[in-house]
Amino acid sequence: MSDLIIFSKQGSVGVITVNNPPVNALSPGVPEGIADGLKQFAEDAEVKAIVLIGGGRTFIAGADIKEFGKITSGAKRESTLLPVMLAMEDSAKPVVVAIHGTAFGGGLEVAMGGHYRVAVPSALVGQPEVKLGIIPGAAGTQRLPRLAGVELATKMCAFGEPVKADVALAAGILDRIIDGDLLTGAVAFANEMADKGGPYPKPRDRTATGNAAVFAEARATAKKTHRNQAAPLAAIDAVELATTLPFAEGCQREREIFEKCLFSTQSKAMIHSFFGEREVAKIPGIGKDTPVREIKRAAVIGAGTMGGGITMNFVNAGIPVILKESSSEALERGLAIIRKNYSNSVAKGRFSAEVMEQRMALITPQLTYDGFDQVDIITEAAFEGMALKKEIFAAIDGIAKPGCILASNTSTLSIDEIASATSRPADVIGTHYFSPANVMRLLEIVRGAATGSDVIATSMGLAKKLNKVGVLVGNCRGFVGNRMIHCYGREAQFLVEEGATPQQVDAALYQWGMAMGPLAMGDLAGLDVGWRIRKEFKHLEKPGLRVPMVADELCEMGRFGQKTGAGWYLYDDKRKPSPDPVVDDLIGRLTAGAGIARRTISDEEIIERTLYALVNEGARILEEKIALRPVDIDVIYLTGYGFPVYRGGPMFYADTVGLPEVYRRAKEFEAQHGELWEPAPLLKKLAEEGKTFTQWAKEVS
Ligand code: T1G
Repeated sequence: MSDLIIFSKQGSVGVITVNNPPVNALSPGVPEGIADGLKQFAEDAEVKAIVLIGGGRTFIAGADIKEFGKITSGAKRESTLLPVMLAMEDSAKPVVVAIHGTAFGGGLEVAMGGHYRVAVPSALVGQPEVKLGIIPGAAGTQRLPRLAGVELATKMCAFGEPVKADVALAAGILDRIIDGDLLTGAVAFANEMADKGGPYPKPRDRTATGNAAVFAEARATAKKTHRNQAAPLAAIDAVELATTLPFAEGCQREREIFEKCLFSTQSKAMIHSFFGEREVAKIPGIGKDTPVREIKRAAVIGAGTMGGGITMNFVNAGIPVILKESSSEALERGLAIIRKNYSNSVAKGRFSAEVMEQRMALITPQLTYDGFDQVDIITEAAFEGMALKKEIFAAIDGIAKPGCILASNTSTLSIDEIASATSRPADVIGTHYFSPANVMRLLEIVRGAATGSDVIATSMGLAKKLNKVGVLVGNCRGFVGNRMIHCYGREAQFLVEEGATPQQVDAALYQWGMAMGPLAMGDLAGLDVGWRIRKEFKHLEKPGLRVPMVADELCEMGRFGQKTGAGWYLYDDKRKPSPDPVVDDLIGRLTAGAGIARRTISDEEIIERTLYALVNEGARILEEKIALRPVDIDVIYLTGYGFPVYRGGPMFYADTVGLPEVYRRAKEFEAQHGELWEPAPLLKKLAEEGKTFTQWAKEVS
């Protein structure tokens, strides 16, 4: 018995406890330990039943994802779980699997190898493998349809969402819900089953009845909701095989499909994303022992789109908010938007009207700073102008209690300059939310030169509490996300000036995988936002450097995008976009005036010019240490900019293209378009050394 697996006895029931914190992953030694336990208790005449349970906070949460890299690099073969489940099913003594926390992936597959499954009411079961670009690889697609029926099994395997214990009980995945102590309940159930006598049910002996309509509908849904992703469709294929092949053959075919997915670039990208979202929380020099400040009460200044969304984040986490505006109209308007957003969620069944009222009751709307001396964090979400922000920070500096964190939601302005308006720059930090703030998971946390480590640690912890992915970034214009998106949008507009239509640029990037094309995204965010920032920074623009021409003209025409019914596109009352000849004429007129000879532009050039511009700026950001690691940039794009998860983020994507190729194209673009395309020194260096950003990150960490 290794320390990964603990054997014990409760009366005549043998108990196998998995002890592999934090999530009891099926790391090497765990499957083997379970097999040893089954063997030992099979041979123990005193034992009449067996319980398999997870120690700590959860049952088995799946295969050890860290092992996949060893498989795809050829270093090892996946330790097959299949024999363990067969041994469970073929046990002469009843095997009861006791579930709490999350029985995910291999965890549910192991559980389905048992004769019976019991769980606490809060348990979740699922096959989330498609979120890693793979499918269940240990008979999950073969046993689940036999246990729960094809419809639920297809949904669970194709889309990866877990089901709650009560749903799993009703579907036949679970045999009993245990109220009270799980082990006690599981042991009692095991004794009951042993007393009842065999033969004990083997999920693999059941049949899965086919349903062509279910598979067809699932495929159609997957193509819409998981556009371009291979794994959901592969999972549906595997479940369908369970309805046509004998179990053993089905498992063989499942394995083949699993391995094909595991070795795919999509899966590598999605595993990179999974670990990346957790790696960004690890900040060199700010360890787990860094003191954090308690955030029990908050205040938000500004009840506009962002301030309202930020307020919702806090109250959703149970933190009361004083919401301050400068006028009753603005305050009422902001509250109405919050109430409307919550009503929409209630209408969709996300939570009850009572919960909505509880959350609304946590908001104290007002026009003054009353109570600001009692809160633990103040988040400024006012107009994006430095003068106003400094005025606000000077005011709250004189009111806020010692230790209160002063945060700005600025999307581009200098945190250091904002902090200079206060007497406490160590308490000042940027918390840059992404619109809609109550939806987008990304939270850029901007450290100023003086920001204290405890303020950073507190803000990173607050991000998790608000159900956000907090990424620490340095202080520069646009920080990381917006600084890079500026280059991406610039190239998109240059391509339109040089010959592509707006819809061609947007379609090329949408088909590549972006959630939305760059021009349509500008119309959604509001072209006036960028317009205002360009005017704010006009004095910093390098003379003679080419800048996009069309967007400013569109704004001069009052075409701000969706909110004015017209921008790059025309919008109907349902905000459906359509190309606008007025825009085509404007583009033609401006480019003729600038002497630009329009030409036919390929989709490939659109992809390269926009995405490599992201990569080149990302490389500069890494050189300047504005982002800690390439993966931080990837996570920012995956969680805040609609970058497709199966591409892994801009820096991971560049690694899959190969930096020598990215560098080669950047040099060509530099020759064609000038210094804006000067390759970043880091890109040049890694390309010449034949390295990837990932390898570089390991070397410098
Ligand atoms: N393998 C390795 N490490 C894992 C892991 C896993 N399966 N799951 C979590 N971790 C690490 C994670 O990186 C973090 O590490 C720590 O555990 C806490 O995780 C055979 C092939 C279970 C819901 O996809 O969904 O089974 O940052 O911060 O918020 O056919 O972890 O502390 O160093 O996420 O409480 C299928 C993935 C695998 C489940 C817990 N299973 N995990 O959430 O904690 S493929 C999954 C999760 C498979 C079979 C196939 C969540 C969680 P660190 P955490 P959490």
